[in-house]
Amino acid sequence: QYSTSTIEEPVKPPVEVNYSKLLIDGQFVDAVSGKTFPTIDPRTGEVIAHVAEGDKEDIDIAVAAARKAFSKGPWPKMIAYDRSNILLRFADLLEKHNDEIAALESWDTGKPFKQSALVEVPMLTRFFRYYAGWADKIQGLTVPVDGSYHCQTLHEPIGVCGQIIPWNFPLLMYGWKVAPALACGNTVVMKTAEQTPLSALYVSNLLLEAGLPPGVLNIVSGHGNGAGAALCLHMDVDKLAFTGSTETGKKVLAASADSNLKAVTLELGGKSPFIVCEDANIDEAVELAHEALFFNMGQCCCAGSRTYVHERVYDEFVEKAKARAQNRVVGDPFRDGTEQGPQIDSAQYEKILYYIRSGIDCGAKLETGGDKIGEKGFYLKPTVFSNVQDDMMIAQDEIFGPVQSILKFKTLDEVIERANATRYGLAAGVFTRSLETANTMMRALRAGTVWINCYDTFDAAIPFGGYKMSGLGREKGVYGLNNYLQVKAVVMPVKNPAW
Ligand code: TXE
Repeated sequence: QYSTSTIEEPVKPPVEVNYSKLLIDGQFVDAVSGKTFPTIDPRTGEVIAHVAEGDKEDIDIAVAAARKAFSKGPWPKMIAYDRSNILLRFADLLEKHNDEIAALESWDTGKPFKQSALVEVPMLTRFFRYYAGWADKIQGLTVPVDGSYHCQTLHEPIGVCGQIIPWNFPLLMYGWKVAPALACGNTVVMKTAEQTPLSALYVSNLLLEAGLPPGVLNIVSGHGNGAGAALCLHMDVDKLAFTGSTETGKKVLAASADSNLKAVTLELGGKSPFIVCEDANIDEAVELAHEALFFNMGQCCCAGSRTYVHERVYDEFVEKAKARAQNRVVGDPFRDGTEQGPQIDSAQYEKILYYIRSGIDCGAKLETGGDKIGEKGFYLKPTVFSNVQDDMMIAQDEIFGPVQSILKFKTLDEVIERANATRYGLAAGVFTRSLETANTMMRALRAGTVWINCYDTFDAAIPFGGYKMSGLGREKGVYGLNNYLQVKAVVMPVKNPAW
């Protein structure tokens, strides 16, 4: 349980930082400028390591290496079975080093070690196995056409892929993007988030060990307006995949238009409704709604951040949701039993506190939490608001923190309309015992994922992405492959006079 004044002394993470340089053309190198930036331990605000700070010059070198690896290197032409085997060997190495990788991830992000070790690193491993399985099953079509022609399609890799990832799930985002890109035979330049550069460097070294040829994957740590913007504007990048805020996503799309019209996929913010119908089992709904919001310190793009509860069960739900939040174990990510670690950095911490103040000022009822814990690091109390109205900022904007907003509804038609009345459309959750309600809601809700009687159920094979301003395109599953392939139509006469 959280204490109102202090968090225990930080536990020493059981791992060393061995990789802090840029990975370019198979080598770990300093930035051209020689600059570094600090990556911060969110538990204390202290520096974990100084990391090479890539900028435009480094992106240029990394893109040139990726281009050379694509046009002259073995990767795109390799027998697909061999490419698949390299990815499978990498998955074996991830499994072997699971706990070191998890410790590094938890140190840099503040997420509970158990979450990293038991869920996230195993899922990363699973992504690579899943897409390794696809590598030798990518095939085109023979297309019936008018006239005496033979038409077939070739599904080819796109080329050099730029990938920009955020800090909330550094390794999972690495898996969602790198695994399908490599399985299809592309080469990659990735820019990691400035808050969390460490785990991608560590696992990329294992990918080299698994046999990945130099230049196929390049990792440039650095800032968004330096290395990130340079990657988006680059004239020799063929495709750009981005996960982050809607605001930055717009810049990424504009940069494509301002440069070479590179194909863009975007996975952006959300304000996802979690709808508790009157027939729901309240205890189960409370627990699911709690995890839907508080998981990963509320720092999930698909967080169920508008909890709509039917008026007949509203009061009971609010009481129980408050009690559950008060029982949430906040503490050092490396201690057993911790459910919630610190927020990622001071900017996010202040943003969340700002939204909490706005909720109070607008007349929402603060049921519990609403404040910092301790003086060191970025710990917050699990916070629950009831009596939230749709037009309040806390019901409209992505807070990205441990703040649950509970709203009341009367009818299904009304809650469908209110759930959809947002610029976002990433996910939605419905809790009901009625098949008819489930069938109606799954069709009516305008979101890329609808979870019925579950939430945050992820699998390498399940596609993920957003409606409206939550994104463009889908990642994961077979849909995620299409982002990294282009289709070439080949046409020739059946009877060719030249033969
Ligand atoms: O996001 P940014 P920030 C949301 C969440 C959060 C808010 C701000 O609401 O509070 O965004 O977080 C890179 N060109 N999400 O500021 O800026 C940046 O370096 C190219 C939702 O961290 O979008 C990082 O690698 N790249 C989200 C990545 O973009 C640029 C996850 C994400 O940072 C760039 C994170 C530029 N001009 C935050 N500017 C989700 N969908 O899961 C920044 N970047």
